[in-house]
Amino acid sequence: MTKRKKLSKGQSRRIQANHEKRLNTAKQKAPSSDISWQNDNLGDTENALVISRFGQHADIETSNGDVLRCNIRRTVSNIVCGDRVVFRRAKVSTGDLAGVIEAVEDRASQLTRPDFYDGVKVVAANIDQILMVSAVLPEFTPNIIDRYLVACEDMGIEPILILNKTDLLDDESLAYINSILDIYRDIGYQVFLISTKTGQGIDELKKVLVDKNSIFVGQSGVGKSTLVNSLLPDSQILTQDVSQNSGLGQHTTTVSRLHHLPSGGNLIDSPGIREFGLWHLEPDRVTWCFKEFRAFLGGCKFRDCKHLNDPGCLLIEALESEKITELRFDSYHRILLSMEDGRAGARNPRV
Ligand SMILES: Nc1nc2c(ncn2[C@@H]2O[C@H](COP(=O)(O)OP(=O)(O)OP(=O)(O)O)[C@@H](O)[C@H]2O)c(=O)[nH]1
Ligand SMILES: [Mg+2]
Ligand SMILES: [Zn+2]
Repeated sequence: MTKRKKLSKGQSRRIQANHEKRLNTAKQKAPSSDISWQNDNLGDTENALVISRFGQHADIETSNGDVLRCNIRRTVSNIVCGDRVVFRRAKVSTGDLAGVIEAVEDRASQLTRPDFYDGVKVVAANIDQILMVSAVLPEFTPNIIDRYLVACEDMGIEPILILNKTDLLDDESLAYINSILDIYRDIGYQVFLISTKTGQGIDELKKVLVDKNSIFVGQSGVGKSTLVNSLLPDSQILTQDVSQNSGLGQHTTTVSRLHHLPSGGNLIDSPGIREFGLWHLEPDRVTWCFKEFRAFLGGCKFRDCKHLNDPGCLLIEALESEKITELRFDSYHRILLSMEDGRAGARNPRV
């Protein structure tokens, strides 16, 4: 589950101001859509699963497998992909909307990311594992992997690392990348080498997805949708070529969507994002989120040890005796530095 996030006064003020602005805009528009959702026009309550959410609407799947587009009552707080909801069907047709969502069931877990305007934003619900996809194209960057891993550890959701597009690697590059991935394997993370082009690793990956709710996250263009397509033979999610000029991915997927696996379990394909912001975390929490550092925490000579040049630092001792790696130690300090910048930016958006 997510840890309670501390917001600075500035952040709280901004969030409050945004809420008020939205409420005012809603009042000005004086929408009449709720009128058709009065009790007399609605059937009994039913349960459903949220497949996709966009604005005030969501596609939900009923217990008999029908997918219905519904309105979301304004009194219902945020609804995301993977949520279990209570809804009521409209007795008379209301355009393309089949009913109204009235409530959200408690979540077993939630994937969140800090949002500059809204504080912490929920991205998906009831997730068992996060499949973090990376690839040599657009780029392979361990620091980005580490940022995702910190976010997963903080949320208490198991991460699984996937390196896609192995068909683009020659033997030498593969050996190099494998030597980096070994660091993650040694820490205890599962790593899969995949190529949706050659089919490498797909069968092994299928095994860890059975009966689980999994979400694919990662930068744009790493091949999340292509991968979901190859795991679901009948699904035809649109994917797009990585831009020839820049080598950067195109944001083809714009809304998260949940798909059922034939072998049991669900997959959520999500829009590409460069990284999960971490500026809402306390530095100590980030240290703890580096899983292999935990054994060395709490015993440094100084209680406010920054684990940098401080004498009697157990983390530096662990580094010197190669119990932790330089790659992860450097990555950790880069994250802390970027968080300081992020906080400064959050205090003053023009910084
Ligand atoms: N060579 C190679 N290309 C791949 C592989 N998997 C995906 N691609 C290509 O990578 C490009 C981007 O794939 P997408 O599946 O759209 O990427 P995405 O991660 O869903 O991107 P967003 O939706 O923008 O987040 C497409 O041109 C795919 O054909 C692979 O295993 N090998
Ligand atoms: Mg996509
Ligand atoms: Zn220390």
